[in-house]
Amino acid sequence: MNAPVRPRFWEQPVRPSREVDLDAVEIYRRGAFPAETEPSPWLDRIDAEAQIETRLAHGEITGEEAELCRKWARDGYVILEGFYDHARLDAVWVAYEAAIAAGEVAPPHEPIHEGDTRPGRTANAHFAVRAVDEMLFDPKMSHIVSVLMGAEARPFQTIIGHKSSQQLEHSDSIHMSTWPQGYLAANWIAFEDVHADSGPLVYYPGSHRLPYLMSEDLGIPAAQNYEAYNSVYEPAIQAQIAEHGLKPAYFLPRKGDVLLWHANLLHGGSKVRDVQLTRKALVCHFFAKGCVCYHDLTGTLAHVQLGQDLYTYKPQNMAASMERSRAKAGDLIGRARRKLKASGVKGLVSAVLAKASRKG
Ligand SMILES: O=C(O)CCC(=O)C(=O)O
Ligand SMILES: [Fe+2]
Repeated sequence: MNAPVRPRFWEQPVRPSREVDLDAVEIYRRGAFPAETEPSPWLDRIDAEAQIETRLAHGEITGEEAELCRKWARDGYVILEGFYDHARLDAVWVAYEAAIAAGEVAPPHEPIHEGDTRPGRTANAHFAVRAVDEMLFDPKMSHIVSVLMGAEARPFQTIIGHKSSQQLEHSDSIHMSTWPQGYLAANWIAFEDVHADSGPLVYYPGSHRLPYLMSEDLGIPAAQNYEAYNSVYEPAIQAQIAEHGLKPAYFLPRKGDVLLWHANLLHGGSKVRDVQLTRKALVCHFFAKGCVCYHDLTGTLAHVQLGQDLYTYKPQNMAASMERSRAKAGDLIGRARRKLKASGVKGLVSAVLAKASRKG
């Protein structure tokens, strides 16, 4: 009989030093969790270089993986050229656009210029589009993420879209946070060659080594809106970039290339210079098995902690999340209408709002 095979280091869950009673936590922010003596991702540790060589020598990782690990430890990102073949990406995009046409996903309206009719970015389209779900759960990709985090990767969340988010620089850890800290990774998959004027992904090599800036560090109250995020967090990140003299890099991939980034790597969507250009991409986020996954900015637990299994393909999940965003949009329109009414402006503007609310 064969001896039982021990799980390899990347097949293991993260093991926090103790259990946290999640029901007893009121606001899920970093301060709610024990900070000291928690495990940290192996490539963030001081002995990362030596560990990579040891694992390579023991045959736990391949030469190619060792190269990726060295880059990840040093710069906080890796680029995988030609990772996905074009035929597959085309099929995913066709499926995504068909789902939009059929009303199975409802991208938000995020115009980046006047008269912009292209859809905005859709969160968690994988709930409704099986081909997107298969991208999120791609086993080869999960393997690489697992090796980089040193723990078994759990596919978590997707954002797919035709254009740049034009989002200012941030670390994903304030939006998608883990305890123990740092067990999060994202990939950015290019569905076409990306032009420098289309608002490419901007990132700051080595910035993952800076201290994590979380809501409590900046005195941001847990809130569902983005007011303090925009007025406090984003300027703090800009100050961090200036203070450390960080140099931006722009991801100008060929179709099929992928950039993976570390939980704390600063990045954003740069400004679009030519609004006619598209920039088709899918971003997948992963965390590690064994972690608590929460949203530090809003102080809430992530859906995966609620036992809802919301992270796999399930059309009814998409329907529920579309319902929620419709309710939110209705709310916004209602509020705008009340404001306009109060200020005495009617006519054309309220007719436009009425039309928008009929569309849902
Ligand atoms: O693609 C972009 O413009 C930015 C994406 C991003 O920040 C993210 O998905 O975490
Ligand atoms: Fe991000």
